[in-house]
Amino acid sequence: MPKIILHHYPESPFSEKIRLLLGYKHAGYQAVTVPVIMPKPELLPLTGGYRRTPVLQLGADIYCDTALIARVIDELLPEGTIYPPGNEATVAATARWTDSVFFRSCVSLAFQPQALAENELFQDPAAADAFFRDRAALTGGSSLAMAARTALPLFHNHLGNLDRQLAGSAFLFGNQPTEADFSTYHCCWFVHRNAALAGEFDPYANLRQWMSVMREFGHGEQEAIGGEDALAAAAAVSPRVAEGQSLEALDGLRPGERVEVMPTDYGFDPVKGVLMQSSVEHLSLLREDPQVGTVAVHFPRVGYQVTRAADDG
Ligand SMILES: N[C@@H](CCC(=O)N[C@@H](CS)C(=O)NCC(=O)O)C(=O)O
Repeated sequence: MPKIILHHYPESPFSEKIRLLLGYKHAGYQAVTVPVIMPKPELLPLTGGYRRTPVLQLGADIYCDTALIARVIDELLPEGTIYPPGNEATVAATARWTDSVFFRSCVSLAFQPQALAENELFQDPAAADAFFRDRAALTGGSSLAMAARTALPLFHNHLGNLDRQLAGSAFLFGNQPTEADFSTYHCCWFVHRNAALAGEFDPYANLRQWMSVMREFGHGEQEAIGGEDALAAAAAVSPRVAEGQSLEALDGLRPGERVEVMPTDYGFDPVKGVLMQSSVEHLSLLREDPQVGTVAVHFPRVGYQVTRAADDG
């Protein structure tokens, strides 16, 4: 079994969701720190164009998006599953809403001028300019932006609901954490870690108590490696080729066809390859790269679109 490699950076909220899950699972893993902005020359040979953070690598298998990464980790380390039977629909719907709408409100709050005042990156005007240009390119054509006056009531509305719900149970859906707890935590972490915003949590004692329990999971046993080591790990092995499963009746695409996949929300960078596996849960492409050879790139179905590759007519 190849080692787990997490491509992340410390300030990334979605990376925090996965670091904390790896901590909860007592996982040992290797971690590559990726650049906060483009270019990402040691990541894109693996993903084929997907630039969002984090990415999980198992040898020559590359997993994009925390909705899928969390599933893969839970399958590898099933003890204390974060997908307990009986709450499938509510956990999935809560995690997806939290990672999109609630996350957007948190981004809006964290990027207000008063919240950026103490942030080192934004003290250097050239670095700040490069960051905002990069994020404008990432979110161009999307509906990610939310005005702070819209975000703040939404944020407090949800914090109030969380606080009331957590009065009755240790975690959102009972006595063990689910994916919804990890999604909620990374959003709260992103706002709470900012000294100018931490006071927003003052009225919510149950939520703060839950955050300190979640924080205790830690980040697992993390070993830092370089991006070139991760590329070498992919080049050294072949992807775990799965049997072609077809969803042709639903999307008109057959395994073996050249396709392109990209997010439906933001970061519209298509990844091209040959469709290897397709189900209502996820999609896998095989692609060739001059640096790493054959890799399989995996995406969740929810939040991604797949079409026949334009260059194939
Ligand atoms: N739906 C994605 C969202 C990932 C995401 O938006 N990550 C942010 C960082 S927390 C990002 O990619 N920012 C731009 C970048 O890192 O290049 C997931 O769950 O992984």
